[in-house]
Amino acid sequence: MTVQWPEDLDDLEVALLTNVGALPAGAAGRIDSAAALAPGSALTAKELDDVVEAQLDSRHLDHVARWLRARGLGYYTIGSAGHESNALVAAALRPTDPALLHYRSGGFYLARARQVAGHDGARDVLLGLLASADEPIAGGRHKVFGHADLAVIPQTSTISSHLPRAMGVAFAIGRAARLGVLLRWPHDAIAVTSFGDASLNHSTAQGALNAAAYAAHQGMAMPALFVCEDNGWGISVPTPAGWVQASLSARAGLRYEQADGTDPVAVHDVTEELAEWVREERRPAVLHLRTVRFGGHAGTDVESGYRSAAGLRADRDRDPLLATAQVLIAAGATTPLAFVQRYLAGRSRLRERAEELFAERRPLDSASTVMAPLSPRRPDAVAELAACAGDDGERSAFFAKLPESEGRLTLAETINRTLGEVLGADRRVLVFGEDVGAKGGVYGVTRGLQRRTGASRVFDTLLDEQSILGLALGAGVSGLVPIPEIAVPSASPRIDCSSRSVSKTLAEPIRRWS
Ligand SMILES: Cc1ncc(C[n+]2csc(CCOP(=O)(O)OP(=O)(O)O)c2C)c(N)n1
Ligand SMILES: [Mg+2]
Repeated sequence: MTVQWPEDLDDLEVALLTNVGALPAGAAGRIDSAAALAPGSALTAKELDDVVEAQLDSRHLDHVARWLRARGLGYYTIGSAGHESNALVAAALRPTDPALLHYRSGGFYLARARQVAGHDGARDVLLGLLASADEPIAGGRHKVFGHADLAVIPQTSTISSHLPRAMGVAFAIGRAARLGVLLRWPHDAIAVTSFGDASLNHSTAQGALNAAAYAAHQGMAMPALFVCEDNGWGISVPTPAGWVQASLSARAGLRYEQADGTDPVAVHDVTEELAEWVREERRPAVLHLRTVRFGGHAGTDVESGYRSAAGLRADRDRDPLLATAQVLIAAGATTPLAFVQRYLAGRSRLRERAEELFAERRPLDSASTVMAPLSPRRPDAVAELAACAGDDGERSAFFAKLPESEGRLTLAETINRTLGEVLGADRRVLVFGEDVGAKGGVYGVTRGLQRRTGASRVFDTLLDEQSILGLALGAGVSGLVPIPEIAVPSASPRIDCSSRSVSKTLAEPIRRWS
């Protein structure tokens, strides 16, 4: 039996289906789908068969993005094609582990969505491609992977800006357990974040990795899994061979493991082992995931201008979908023909879905629709928080003398007393920065606070403003109430990179998460 291929398959699709069709058939139908796929592995054919659904949908969505763009119906074309082995990373984690994802982690997102009953991850992505105001996390203003139900914290494509935040989420998990306060995530969760090989060189990424390792070096809990999705390119600039491994494998305080996207069982098993180590040890680790990039950086990128035809062809043999198909076929869980049919059925299904959602979408067609979710005023929430101040008994226990009976105060003293009020009223409040602990701040603003609350709640950080803000953003989105101090105004250009990415497109998500 043969299958009729549609005429509009592109080169990547033709290469994949041809390669799958040429795979030797296994012992179809004669396997135990609940048995491990390899000795020592926990991954079964049944589980891999589920993951492949996420991988296929991710690939289809990338094609759909360009199909929509070509017809003037969609906008964003940066995809995940070639990176779909990241779906196995998701499969090896828990759906409650908070994740901050690279823009190529579509496979991860869809695999995570499959772990949460009733969630339609493809719909989320399609609404982002269509810039629909109903898109669940950015209100259609960006194609962003994120959803509160999936513990996927949205981020923008400002390279590496989410890594300090991920470090902050990991910190929050550890600190909340110590303080005995509840977070959005379970106490034994780990924070996972993915990023590209070129992004690794960004000072923001370096700062986050350093801050995570610095914390771990001091024995602080830092359950963070960093995943470097290494496709060898940063738009048109090749990453020097061996650089990612050399840079990441010899870092103090950071465990390093690697896996190749062409070996799905290994990706799953290495991630599972590493994630459990992070969960148990509360220490940071990095997974170096080797991938390929298909279709250039984005739809507008002409790869042939800077890559050889032979290099591009060679990548097609490293297609993670081909690799998964190969394992499933060899295990007898499917056949080449059935896999090709499944691919083509999914392709049609997602195109139809895109057309349906295009018809239903709520377009961003006016300034007010675009602005509606931005910087919402929440006087009710402010009033609620303001009413949380401790009663006079609690306040007397905190302050030797109540602030209102102290007489005239300087501005610094007023801030100090206000910080005291909120620290005394709510155990989720943390104050941190450079020199805010034992010294009490370069300007004396935090004087005496650490002595009264303990060093778990008022503490010194390392000398890196981006990490201080990352800590705050990660702790805030996790459910703590961070009060970071930046002592030196000249640090502001460095802060800009972290805060801009949040303010630009994440106002809506932050509102929904807060
Ligand atoms: C701070 C910042 N600088 C530059 C860019 C433009 N830019 C977007 S993606 C990219 C390359 C990233 O390469 P890599 O980290 O390897 O990820 P890949 O796209 O290969 O998955 C660049 C330079 C940006 N988005 N943010
Ligand atoms: Mg890259």
